[in-house]
Amino acid sequence: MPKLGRAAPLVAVVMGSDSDLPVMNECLKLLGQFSVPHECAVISAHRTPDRCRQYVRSAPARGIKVIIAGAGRAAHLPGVIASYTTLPVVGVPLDAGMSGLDALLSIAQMPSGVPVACMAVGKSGAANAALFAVEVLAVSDGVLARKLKQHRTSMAAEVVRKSSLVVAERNRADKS
Ligand code: RP5
Repeated sequence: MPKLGRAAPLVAVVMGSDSDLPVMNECLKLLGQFSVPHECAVISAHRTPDRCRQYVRSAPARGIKVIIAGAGRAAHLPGVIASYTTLPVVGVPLDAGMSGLDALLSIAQMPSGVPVACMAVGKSGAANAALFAVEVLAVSDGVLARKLKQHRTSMAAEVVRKSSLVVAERNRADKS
């Protein structure tokens, strides 16, 4: 599988189709920002079931700790992946029709016994999947834990900055 970065990958990012890449890029981008070694593959639970099983079964031996799977429509990919492993699996429902509601329910409604952590639909979910994976890794990685805290601090500062801009804009509008 293609490795992104030099170190052995810790996170596998899988998507059901190349058409999912524009959204799943949000996930890949964030993993890159946190310098988390990761790999990426297009694997379909429906179109390439044998490849799916082989990829997931071989993941622990490659050092993979978390698998992120994005899929749209009848999004079985995260659930099928989870059926082959006890690694944490994070599902990202993608909008390939029905505003992603079909994929959201397919991923969220896993029956008891084989869990999938279901994120929000689309780009927010793809970004949160990366952050969730970083949180899992940060349990035993102090550097990542510090980076996560810094990320939260930066986000808070950005909200305060935007709030000032909104207030300034309102003040200008009130005066005119
Ligand atoms: C799913 O079906 C994929 O994850 C994708 O979101 C959707 C449509 O796939 P394509 O027909 O664009 O390949 O399996």
